[in-house]
Amino acid sequence: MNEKFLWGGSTSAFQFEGGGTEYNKGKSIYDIREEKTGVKYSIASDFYHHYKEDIKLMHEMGFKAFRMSIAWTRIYPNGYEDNPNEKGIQFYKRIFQELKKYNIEPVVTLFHWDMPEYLVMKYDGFKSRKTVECFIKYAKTCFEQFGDLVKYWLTLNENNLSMLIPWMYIYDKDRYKNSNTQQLAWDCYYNSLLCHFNAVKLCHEIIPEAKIGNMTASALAYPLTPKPEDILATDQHNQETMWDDLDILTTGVINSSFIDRMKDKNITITLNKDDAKLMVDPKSKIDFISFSYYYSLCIQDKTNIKNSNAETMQMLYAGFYNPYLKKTDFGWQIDPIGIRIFMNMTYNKYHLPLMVVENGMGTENEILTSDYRIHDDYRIDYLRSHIRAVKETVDIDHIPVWGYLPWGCIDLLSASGNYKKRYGFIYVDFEHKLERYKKDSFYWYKNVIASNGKEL
Ligand code: BGP
Repeated sequence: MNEKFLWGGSTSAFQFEGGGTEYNKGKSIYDIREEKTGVKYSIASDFYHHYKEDIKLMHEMGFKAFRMSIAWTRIYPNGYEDNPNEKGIQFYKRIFQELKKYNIEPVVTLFHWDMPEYLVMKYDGFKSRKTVECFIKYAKTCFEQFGDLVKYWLTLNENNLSMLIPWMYIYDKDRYKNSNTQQLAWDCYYNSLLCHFNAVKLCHEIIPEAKIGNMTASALAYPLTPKPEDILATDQHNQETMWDDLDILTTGVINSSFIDRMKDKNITITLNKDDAKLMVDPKSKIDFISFSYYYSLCIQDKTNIKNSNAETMQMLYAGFYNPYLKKTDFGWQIDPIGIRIFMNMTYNKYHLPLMVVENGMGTENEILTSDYRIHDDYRIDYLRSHIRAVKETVDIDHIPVWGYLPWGCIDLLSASGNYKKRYGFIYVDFEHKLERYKKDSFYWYKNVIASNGKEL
C-alpha cells in the first residue's frame, strides 16, 4: 500500500446521524418509515450529538478517511426550497472541520437513499424530472458550500440496484400497485442517471481539484457448475446487476443491446438529445469507481427467486450458496477472494482507480462483558482476510486502489432497520444512552493502519 492509502470507515446519514428534525431538518422517507415501524431513524447512533467524541475515536484508530452522507433534507428540508437551510450547512461544516482537525479526509455521498418525503409525495421521487432539478440544485449547494473541505465525493449509493428493484426510489409500494413496475424502475433509474451525470459535471466545474466517483453494489456471481449454461447465466447476471450500470456511467452511452433487452421486458426507453450530450461530456466522467462488497453467490441456468437460496441468503436477487464458503449469521457468504476477483474484473473492464467504501461482517447478539469489552475475533478474521485480498490486488495484480473504508465503523442501524446487526469497531449501547465502547477489533484495526497494512 502506498503512504497515501485511505484507511478508514464508512456510514450513511439515515443509519448513523440521528438528530431528528433539529435545526429545521425536513422529513425524509426514513422518518416516515419510523412512524410506520417504530425504528428510531431520528436517533440512529446519534452521531449528531456525538460527532466530536466519534471523530476523536476515529483519530485514535488512525483513520485517514471517513465516509458519510449528507442528508438532503438538512440542506433543503422539503428538497426544493429557494434557499438552503443555513443551520444544516453549518452542521456539516462543523463536522468537516472537526475531521480536518485530525487530517481525516471526508468521503461524502450525496445521496444514500434518504429522499425528502415531500418529493416522493409531490413528484414520486426520481420518477419525475422535477426531482432531478431539485437534486441538481442540492448537489450544487453542497459543492459550493463544502468544496474547500471535501475533496472526495460519491454520487448515488448502490445505484446499480435501482434498475433491479423497482421500489428502490419509490418507497411506498402501495402507491404504485397498479403501475407497470419494470417501467417505473426504468423511469426512476434513468432520472437517477441524470442526477449522477449532472453532479459529476458540476463537481468538476465547481471544485476542479476534487475527485468524484459512483458507488456500485457488487453482486459478484460464479457459475454453480462448469456447465456452459450455468456460465452463460452467470455472465448475464453479472452484466445485468453490475456492468450494465457501469457501462453507462463510464461511457455515457446507453448502448443498443441494452436498449433491446429493455424492450424485451416491455420497457420503453425514450432518449433525449440534451441528456445524451450531458452524459458523454468529458466533465461528466467519474474519476474512480467506489463499491460495496460483502459476499459472492452462485448462479445456475434458469435460477429464479423461487428455486434459489435468495431468502435464506437475505438477498434481493436469485442466487445459490457456494459449497466452498462459510456464511455469516445473516446468511451472507464469506468470500475474501471474491473482492479480489471483483476488483480485477472491474479494473480490467473500465481502467479506473477503485475505492472500497463498504465491506464488513454484520453480527447479532454482541454482548458487552462486565469490563465493557467486546471480543469480536470473528470480525477481525473477516476483515483480515478481506484486507489481505485488497493488498494482493494492489501488490500482485497491480491495480490502483485508493482506500479501504469498511461499513459501519461505529455500530449503526442496518439498512433493513434494526439495531441487531452490528458491524463496528466501536460498540454503541442502543439500549442505554448510546455510550461508545471499543471492541477488540478497534485495537486490531488501529495496528493495521499504523503498520499500513503490514501487520494483519
Ligand atoms: C449496503 C448499504 C448500506 C448498508 C449495507 C449493509 O447495501 O449501502 O447502507 O446498510 O448494505 O447492509 P445491512 O445494513 O442490511 O447489513
